[in-house]
Amino acid sequence: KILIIGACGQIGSELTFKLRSIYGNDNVIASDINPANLDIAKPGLFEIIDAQDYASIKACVEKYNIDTIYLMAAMLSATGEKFPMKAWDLNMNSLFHVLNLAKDKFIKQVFWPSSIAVFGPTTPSENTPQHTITEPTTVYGITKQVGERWCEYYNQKYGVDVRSLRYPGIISWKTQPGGGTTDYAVEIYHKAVSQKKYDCFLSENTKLPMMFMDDAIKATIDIMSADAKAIKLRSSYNLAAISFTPKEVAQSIKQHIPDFKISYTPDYRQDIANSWPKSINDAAAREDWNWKHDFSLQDITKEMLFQLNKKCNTAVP
Ligand code: VAH
Repeated sequence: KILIIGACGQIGSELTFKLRSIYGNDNVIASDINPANLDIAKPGLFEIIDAQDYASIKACVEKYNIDTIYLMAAMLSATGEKFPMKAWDLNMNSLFHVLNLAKDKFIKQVFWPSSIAVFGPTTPSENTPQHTITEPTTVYGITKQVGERWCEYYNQKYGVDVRSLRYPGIISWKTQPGGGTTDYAVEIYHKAVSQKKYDCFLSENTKLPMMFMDDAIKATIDIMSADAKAIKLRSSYNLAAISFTPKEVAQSIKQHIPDFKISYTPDYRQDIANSWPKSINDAAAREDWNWKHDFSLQDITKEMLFQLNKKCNTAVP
């Protein structure tokens, strides 16, 4: 059985739906520190768990006979810069608890998300290689960089079957944007539908690696269901789909909403975005476990506007 920690978050909530559709509702227990998403918090299939509380995670593992944990709880880059020690504690303590449960054989397999945030200003920024300089300048990036070291250590030292992906910015419509620097690319669609205008907190030519949620979920399911022998990297795999700038997103939105207006007011998140790569080389993931993305920027814009228009019941323009 599967336990998802942080199931009400941006990725966690969609991962829960997908895993339930594959393995059946009863085999996927969702947990979060608060039941924000009522669809997820189905009675008997949901537990309130603080990801920093080892005892409550272990109790849930024993109660439901869990053998696989997806640890999707974390404090993201922008919020992490406001609360550095909270970000360090949440992101690291939760990882140690889950790795130790696997080391002590209470569970068999772990998924833990890393991020392009492990890269910093000294990393080659175009077509960033799998193995390269990682000097992250955000607390979030530091937790992901050192988390990868711990994942590889627990695999080499204790044989823990932990698997990880360096997600790019992820775009989805089901949840509200939550403290990420790349979340401008989520907000812009919500604002395009509700107000036909958006004041972007990054400058117009800030190119970042991005991915539609459906691609991110596919990669997560694929790496976790691949044969263990295919997983040659136990730190974390680079994962890429497309890269684009706020200007390019705005142009793709204008094809559907011609009078959409965008303005740019860069804030503290501009420094974070400037420290990250513009594009990622994910050849290792494509070679080792046949990764490939599906959604282009045009596909994303079409789907986001369709779903958000449907969500607020206005006719698709
Ligand atoms: C963030 N969405 O912005 C996350 C992600 C690469 C970005 O890690 O913090």
